[in-house]
Amino acid sequence: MGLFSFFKKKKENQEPVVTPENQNVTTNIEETPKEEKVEVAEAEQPVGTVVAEEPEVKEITKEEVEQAKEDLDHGLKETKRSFFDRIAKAIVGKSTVDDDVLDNLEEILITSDVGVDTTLKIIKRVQDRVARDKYLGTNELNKILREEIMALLQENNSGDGSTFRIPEDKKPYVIMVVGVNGVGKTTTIGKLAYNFKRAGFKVLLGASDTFRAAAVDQLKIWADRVGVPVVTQGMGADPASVAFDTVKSAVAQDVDVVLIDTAGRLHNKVNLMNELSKIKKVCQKVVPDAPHEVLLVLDASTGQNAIEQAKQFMAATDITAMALTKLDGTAKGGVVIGISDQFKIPVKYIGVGEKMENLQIFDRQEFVNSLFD
Ligand SMILES: Nc1nc2c(ncn2[C@@H]2O[C@H](COP(=O)(O)OP(=O)(O)OP(=O)(O)O)[C@@H](O)[C@H]2O)c(=O)[nH]1
Ligand SMILES: [Mg+2]
Repeated sequence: MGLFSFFKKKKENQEPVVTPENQNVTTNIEETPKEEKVEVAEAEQPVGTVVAEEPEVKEITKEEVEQAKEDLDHGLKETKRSFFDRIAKAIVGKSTVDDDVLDNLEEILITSDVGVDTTLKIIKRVQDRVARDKYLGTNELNKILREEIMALLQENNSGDGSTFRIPEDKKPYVIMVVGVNGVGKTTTIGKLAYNFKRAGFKVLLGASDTFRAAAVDQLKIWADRVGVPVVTQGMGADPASVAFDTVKSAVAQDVDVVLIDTAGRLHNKVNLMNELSKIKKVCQKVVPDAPHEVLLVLDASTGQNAIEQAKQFMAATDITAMALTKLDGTAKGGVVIGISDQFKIPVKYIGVGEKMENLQIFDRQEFVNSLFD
């Protein structure tokens, strides 16, 4: 398959770059001056070697495709129930879509976390159809809503349902994962690593969340589970230095995909954003156009908060894609529609559970089908 034809095995060139966990690195993020020049100290005593395994493509089975659909349906259950129960109530005793029905629908959409702007667009579309057909029956409301939501997502081109792949000419393809604490960054990295590995790519993780004690260990657990190597310098190490080591090691080992975990919480927002731009800059020292992707992870169960976070991150750094996690077990899944519509940045992935198989490529058609079927 052409996609994987660019693999060149270069085992003898592997370069040891991992510093030992017990290296006493005491970089204090709080002390980092705002406009500090980026200087990266390379590991002085490289003693460990991270070896990224040669990839083996594993075809996705029919059962897995069915399971994924089931997971999505299951994940959207709460959202569906709250949404359609309320629509059903709103049209009780009504045979046509009148102003009353539209008012109720507006409220339902807004309180389903679709967001005000997107709701108004959807209502306008439904209104236009009512204007064309005054006797539009309430029994057709679901069908119309489905069509209009689908059309809205189509216009915005959100989620093309492609598979886990990376551009052939970008190697290593560096993905930096950002987002506030607890949204699911590390988990999403684990899931992405699993999927990229299955797709036949050689994966390397970088533990640049050195802020929290358990963060490095958590990423290591994911690395073990998936069977991919991870570059670490331990807690308190300079996140940019870890990123530098990771990308450098990736180049030396002919790695295809690098996934960099970052801290979700520093002492304040300015620090966090400075830290992210510092990580970016050091990646560019090794691979000039890296990071190729800055993936913003948002927790769908926080509804409108997720939209707020997206706005803030976008204002502060260049986000290129989004992942919406924890769609399972929340009634706020409508936020995916709002986010897809409002931001020009594509929602690329959705998380529908905690397991490594529970990350899906966002496919608007599948999503809308699952919501309405
Ligand atoms: N149900 C469910 N839980 C998820 C999903 N994604 C992540 N989680 C859970 O959310 C919790 C936080 O996930 P992490 O990956 O640690 O989040 P993080 O953004 O790395 O957090 P920090 O490192 O503290 O910034 C964990 O308990 C995960 O298992 C998902 O799609 N569904
Ligand atoms: Mg984390």
